[in-house]
Amino acid sequence: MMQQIEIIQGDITQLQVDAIVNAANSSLLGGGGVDGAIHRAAGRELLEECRQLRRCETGEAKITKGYNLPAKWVIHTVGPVWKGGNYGEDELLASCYRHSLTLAEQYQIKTIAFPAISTGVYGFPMERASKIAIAEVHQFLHDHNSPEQVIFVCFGQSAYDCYLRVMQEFTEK
Ligand code: AR6
Repeated sequence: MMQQIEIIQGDITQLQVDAIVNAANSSLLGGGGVDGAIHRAAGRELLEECRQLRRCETGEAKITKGYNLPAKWVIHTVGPVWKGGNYGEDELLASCYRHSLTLAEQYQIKTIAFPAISTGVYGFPMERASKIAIAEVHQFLHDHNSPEQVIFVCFGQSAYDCYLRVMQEFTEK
């Protein structure tokens, strides 16, 4: 595997990458958390394009331009709402990462940044979510030549610590 996985702490809207991933809801019409921050930074045109896409189902992904963001593209994916873990949440979350990376490959995106999908308003436990995120990205990069770089963007120290710990456990295996 020639590609790179990186973990950083910060605000995903500030990143100069080809694409950032948005943790959206199925309406694609914006909301709070990272979705709100992305729409605020991208401007009204993003909402216009999202309106035309109509919807996105849980576990799926759709792409738009980035407008006023430093990133050229935004990949909108809809994570599962946490309901205790017995409602297919793990597989739906894995599917978000897979479908986002598949779109990135189709659009020849070289660098892509992910937030911790579903771990805010949707209540998915951070450690369990980060294990799925890391395993899924690792598998995809193993099976594909692109993207070249995947960045996990952690919002706050505890998310950052969690990702670093899980990544270390993962690479020790
Ligand atoms: N940069 C990076 N990560 C961020 C940022 C940011 N600027 N802001 C928040 N996070 P959430 P969800 C982290 O709630 O759980 C919205 O209303 C945050 O700390 O944004 O998938 C949508 O419209 C957390 O770790 O998304 C949906 O209705 C992670 O991003 C719903 O929330 C995800 O938290 C989706 O909920």
